[in-house]
Amino acid sequence: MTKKLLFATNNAHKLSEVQAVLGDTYTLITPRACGVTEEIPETQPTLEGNASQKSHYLYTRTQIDCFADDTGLEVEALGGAPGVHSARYATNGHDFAANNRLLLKNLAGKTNRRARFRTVISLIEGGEEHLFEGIVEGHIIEQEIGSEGFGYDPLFVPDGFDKTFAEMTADEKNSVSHRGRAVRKLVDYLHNREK
Ligand code: ITT
Repeated sequence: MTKKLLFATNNAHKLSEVQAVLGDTYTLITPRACGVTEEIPETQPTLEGNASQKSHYLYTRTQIDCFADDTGLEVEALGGAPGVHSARYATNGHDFAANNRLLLKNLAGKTNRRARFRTVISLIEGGEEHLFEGIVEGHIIEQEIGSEGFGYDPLFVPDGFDKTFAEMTADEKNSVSHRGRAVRKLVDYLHNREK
């Protein structure tokens, strides 16, 4: 039987990526479906802090067990930027094209293009918090390639591949991605706990 899991996100791309990893064991439900229509705050200085803030906020609003993820792109030559500021790197909104342009501008002339995506998931279950992390290492290319995925995907080539995340199917991206890895740890935890 499919179990329901509340996921604290407003990002439809994330929702479908995470649902694909969960398969049909769990069905994700959105904050909106639980009557939470306002933007969930994420004002902390770290990915861990933001993931935790989002899940606690939603739990306080709904009293339903839930999880949130926060993700950042950490670029070596930029001292780990944009990191926790990945969504609002170039503008105050989630402008993926502007973020990508700024990233390329800030990396212009730099030979070190190493970068990684890092996802932190915070699960609130029975009032207790559990954190799960997923990381994928790779590099930033010189211009956008591909139209799948979202965010910085057209600029990121994971190690071991010669194509960007935006050239991959959702399954292929999930098999190596930061979020795929973190969600599989979450699923392992949920399965083991049910044994
Ligand atoms: P929610 O907080 O509503 O879940 P969000 O888009 O704000 O959605 P994050 O704060 O976790 O999500 O992510 C910050 C930014 O990092 C996001 O806006 C994208 O630009 C980028 N990002 C996150 N995951 C990504 C991925 O898998 N591929 C490419 N870029 C990603």
